[in-house]
Amino acid sequence: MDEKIIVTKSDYIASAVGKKQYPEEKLPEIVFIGRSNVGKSSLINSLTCRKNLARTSQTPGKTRTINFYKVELKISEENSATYKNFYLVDLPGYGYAKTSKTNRRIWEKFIEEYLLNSREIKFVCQLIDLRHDPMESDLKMFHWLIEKNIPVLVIATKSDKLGKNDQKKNFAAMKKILEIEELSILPYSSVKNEGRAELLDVILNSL
Ligand SMILES: Nc1nc2c(ncn2[C@@H]2O[C@H](COP(=O)(O)OP(=O)(O)OP(=O)(O)O)[C@@H](O)[C@H]2O)c(=O)[nH]1
Ligand SMILES: [Mg+2]
Repeated sequence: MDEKIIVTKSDYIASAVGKKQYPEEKLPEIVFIGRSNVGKSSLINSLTCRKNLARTSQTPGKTRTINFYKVELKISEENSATYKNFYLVDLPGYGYAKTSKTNRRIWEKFIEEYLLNSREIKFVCQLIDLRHDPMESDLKMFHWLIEKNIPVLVIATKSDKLGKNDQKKNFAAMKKILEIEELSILPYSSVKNEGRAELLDVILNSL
């Protein structure tokens, strides 16, 4: 049966650097992680069809806190509609060269605290720029998530910046380096909204 998924609501709920600031209402959480500037906040805007729900910037290091956005999906089937609520969770980027060591350690602590203690994470989307091979910090994060048994979906971002041939080539290289199968890596362009329908499907199936 044909089902149609629409984002009916999207709201900023909270910013946190510690447990006490997490939202009171518990809902499933879909988390976005990746290097600074890879496009995490832009992807949240693309997914919710909002221009400025999450703040973005050309300069790395824009997002500094764990930000929770509550989203409502409407799933329409032939004669009925159901609604699902969840959080999209935007994280500060890692690998930001200008950050001091102390800052980085603080960052690692509150992100780690969140990732290891959140009660409701359905999966983590790890964003990696399709234009380059995954960097050391990406590989470290990827293996850390797997080691901690946190389900991870790799999203290859900024696919619009490459021609079709380079997209294919880099996609294959990324899969090889990460040693994962095609199904668990998704190309995405927040500029063209490519990958949006697929990601909404994955989210819905996880709820
Ligand atoms: N062409 C293109 N540009 C993108 C895409 N996604 C993000 N960008 C651009 O990349 C830059 C960084 O985007 P953000 O969404 O702020 O990146 P972020 O990962 O949230 O960065 P931090 O908050 O600093 O960790 C912005 O200039 C965006 O316009 C994309 O899919 N295609
Ligand atoms: Mg951001």
